Amino acid sequence: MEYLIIVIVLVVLALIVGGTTLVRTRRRPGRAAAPPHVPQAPPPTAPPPAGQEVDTAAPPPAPGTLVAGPPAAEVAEAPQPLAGRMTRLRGRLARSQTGFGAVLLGLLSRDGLDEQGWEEIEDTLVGADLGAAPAAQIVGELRTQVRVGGARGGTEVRALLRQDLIEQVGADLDRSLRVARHGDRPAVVLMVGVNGTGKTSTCGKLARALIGEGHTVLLGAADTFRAAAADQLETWGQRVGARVVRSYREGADPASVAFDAVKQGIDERADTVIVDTAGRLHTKTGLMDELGKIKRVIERQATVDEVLLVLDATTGQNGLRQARVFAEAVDITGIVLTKLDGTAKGGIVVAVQRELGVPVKLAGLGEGLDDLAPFEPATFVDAILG
Ligand SMILES: Nc1nc2c(ncn2[C@@H]2O[C@H](COP(=O)(O)OP(=O)(O)OP(=O)(O)O)[C@@H](O)[C@H]2O)c(=O)[nH]1
Ligand SMILES: [Mg+2]
Repeated sequence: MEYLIIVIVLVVLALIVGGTTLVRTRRRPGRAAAPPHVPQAPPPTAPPPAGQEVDTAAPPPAPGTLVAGPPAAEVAEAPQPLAGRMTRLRGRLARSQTGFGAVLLGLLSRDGLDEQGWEEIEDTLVGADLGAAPAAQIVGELRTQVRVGGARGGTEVRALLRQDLIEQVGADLDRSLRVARHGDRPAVVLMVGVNGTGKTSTCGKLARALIGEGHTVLLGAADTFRAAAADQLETWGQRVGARVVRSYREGADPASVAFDAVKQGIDERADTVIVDTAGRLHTKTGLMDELGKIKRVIERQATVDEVLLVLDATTGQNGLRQARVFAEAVDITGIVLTKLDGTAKGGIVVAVQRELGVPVKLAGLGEGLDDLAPFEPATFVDAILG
């Protein structure tokens, strides 16, 4: 009888050990393929920041478990350099803006524009989501320029319009991204925005671009709202060759995961830590407060160098409302305008910059790995004018 009990206990133990290994193997893809120069770090053991609620009943694996992506060398093809990307992708913009530039130029090259003609021009600008004030300003300036200069041909009028648009978009705004390591800390980038705007994709695309420029990048999956969100970021990490700090527990404290990611970034001497957050409705006060908390918790150990608000360019005026509320919750340092490849309303660039007093730094121009470009006003205006 005693033998029988011992045998049963041994069999049960063997099953438990086997099962645990299976879970770990399945959940830690790419671990064996970690870059040789990066030490395999154990799951972060940092105590959660004081005052944070952390569920201790969760493991395995613990919140903040480290997952390794494949080395950058194994990533299918090298990323394109960031510089010049907008020019390369300008065809995407031109396609989506069809009509806007042509209509404007058609109107402007009419001989002797009357009041109605100018109104049509203003309406076209407003229709492209430029905002009423900038549209009125552009039309005012154009009218003066045309009156002072007398009747002008299409090319001259185009040049004037181009100049006015570039001025409105802001040729001299500082659009540089603060992504370089400083002191003994990595740069920290926090990606925020409402649901589905392109935060996770932007984290992946940006990581890839930075890795291409020689940075070491760590991704933090602080979207703990759905388990699939961390999986999605992990997939991006594997695609682009970045390691991901994530929790396997749905509903883990996002601030704790962000904290762990930055801590890991400090320990690994990473150049940049990019933290993805859950999409949140700007109308939900609790969720907006959580964003401030994530930022504050990170700031216990590092500076948050960029808070990038990801806006879907196709949402028009609603995007502006979102921007306003997000800016109240956290200090936005830059805007990522995504899906510019799918809208004829590129004027939102001007409107949102005015609204927040913060520049559009990056443009999303498609779903591909390299379809993220540093925003360049002149290239943008040239593309929309066709
Ligand atoms: N055409 C186009 N699609 C984009 C662009 N950026 C993102 N997308 C697509 O938009 C969808 C949502 O992107 P995600 O990155 O998952 O968005 P998210 O903000 O992380 O979404 P949540 O986490 O659910 O809030 C995906 O299908 C992306 O491929 C872009 O610049 N152009
Ligand atoms: Mg996401």
